[in-house]
Amino acid sequence: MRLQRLVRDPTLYAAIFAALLPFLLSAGVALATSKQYVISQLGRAFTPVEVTIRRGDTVQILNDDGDLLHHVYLESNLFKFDSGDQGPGSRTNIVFPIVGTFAVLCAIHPKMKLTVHVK
Ligand SMILES: [Cu+2]
Repeated sequence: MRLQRLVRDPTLYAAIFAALLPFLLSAGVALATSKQYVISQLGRAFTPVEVTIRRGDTVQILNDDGDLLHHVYLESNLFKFDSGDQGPGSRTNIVFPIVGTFAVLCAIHPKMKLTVHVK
């Protein structure tokens, strides 16, 4: 009987909701603020050639360049990334955890360059 009364008590649910609210809000904010930017590799060129993102955002490199292989990499003092060979149709995600300006290059096509500004 006491349990039933407790289960029907709306203040219990209000208390649980209030306790969980900060976690729900912070998760929601993280989801809402973290963005993904898709970069094409069509014609052996990154498009767009330059992108400005926020720390924690993802740059997704899409190999939409027919049957060509690409191989993106990034080298700086602060942050390194190497995709390995990117097969046709593949998508490579790079998350930028730090602020700065970074050059993403292709190991197969030296003329390919993507500049990423992370704010
Ligand atoms: Cu390439």
